[in-house]
Amino acid sequence: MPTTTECRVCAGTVREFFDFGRQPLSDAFRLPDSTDEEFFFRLAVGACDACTMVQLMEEVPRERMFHEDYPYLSSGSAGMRNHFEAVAKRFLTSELTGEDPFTVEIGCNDGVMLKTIADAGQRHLGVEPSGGVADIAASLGVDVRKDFFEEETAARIIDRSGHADVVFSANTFCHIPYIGSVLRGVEALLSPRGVFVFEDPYFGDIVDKTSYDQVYDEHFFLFTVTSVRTMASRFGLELVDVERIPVHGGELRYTLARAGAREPSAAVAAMLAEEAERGLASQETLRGFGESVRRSRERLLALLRRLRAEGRRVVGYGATAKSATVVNFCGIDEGLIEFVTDTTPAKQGRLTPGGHIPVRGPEAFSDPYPDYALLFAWNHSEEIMAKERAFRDSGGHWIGYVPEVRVL
Ligand code: DWN
Ligand code: SAH
Ligand code: ZN
Repeated sequence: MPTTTECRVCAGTVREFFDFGRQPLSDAFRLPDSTDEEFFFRLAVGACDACTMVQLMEEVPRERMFHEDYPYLSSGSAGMRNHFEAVAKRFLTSELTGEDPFTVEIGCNDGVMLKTIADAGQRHLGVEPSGGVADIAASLGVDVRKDFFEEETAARIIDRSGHADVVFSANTFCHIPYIGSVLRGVEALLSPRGVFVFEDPYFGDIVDKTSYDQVYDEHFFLFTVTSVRTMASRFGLELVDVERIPVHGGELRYTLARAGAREPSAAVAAMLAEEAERGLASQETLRGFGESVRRSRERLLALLRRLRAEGRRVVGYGATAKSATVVNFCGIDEGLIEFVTDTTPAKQGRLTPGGHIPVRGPEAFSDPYPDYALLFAWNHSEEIMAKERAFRDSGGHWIGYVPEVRVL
């Protein structure tokens, strides 16, 4: 197994720092009677010697992940619905106040953000390759192009609709290995004062919280301010702002503009200094992350095995894409977790990828409540705890594993 590969940003040498082993597609929920061969790949992460970008060692073909039946619905949590409504409203009162503004979103999913822009009567376009979720967006009045965004897509958008004041992308830009093509496309698409704003999980938080479940097929890159700034400058763009956002367990919102078009904020310099100070890209940090991941696995398995030995019922809460890494890296099966409960219709009645644990709807959770619930959707914990008070009242306990394994 090669432990180096070529950086997808700068062609430098990427050195592997952790191997999660054979893993399935994180969003491929199987029908119980399926006889299809399951797809597996080697999930391992490395960092580039030259530009520090953290990335997967192996790429999964995009059509295997993003297709007609892609099951994730961005509107599936109140927290994210509120977040994206606020994002849209902020654009409407800042970047989108000129004459006939135009917004493009890369990976609009079910239209959770663009709906607010559409309702304001502004020109917009969502680029979304997953047909099922794109259809939902369209049914809400959002203009959608069913396609993968890349350089050619941008050229076609410019021909039809002209340049964009805002290009937005949440939890999608880090999913795209062919990132150079995307950045060339964005650079061409932006109007002279336009901005490219993207929100993605922050590698600094992943290290701090040992949230190794943020590593899975779809998350090809794990960004830092340092690596994003270097990457932007290779494509005629400049990192002009960065902001911490509390969603999905800790993300950053990056703002890129054409080089020289805008003055970088003080936050950029502050975050660069912080990353250098803590040695976020150092060998020591990367090695330490690996050690913490192994420790987390040992503790979670020890807890689940003890509960089983005591005859307790444990179920999983939230059939997240992230949980595929936890389930398959730790070797959790139906013997340790009875089923996983999830509100997404397309996941219910199916089996989790790799581990083949049944997924059941919310009604199964309370019928009757289990003794313990392993919180796979830990990034939505506030919303879930508030909604599931009756579980705790029934004597139930939550198990968390981020930032550490514990009964909550
Ligand atoms: O980056 C990505 C993020 C944005 O979404 C994608 N690559 C895939 C996906 O990742 P995920 O599946 O880990 O995301 P979530 O938002 O943590 O998924 C939450 C899951 O939990 C959904 O399947 C819905 C479910 N859920 C539930 O059953 N009850 C969620 C809430 C809030 C609930 O109350
Ligand atoms: N923006 C949403 C969706 C995140 S899920 C949110 O934050 O909740 C990731 C989405 O990216 C999926 O809907 C997937 O179909 C889409 N995607 C993957 N590759 C893409 C590409 N090259 N261009 C546009 N969208 C893409
Ligand atoms: Zn590199």
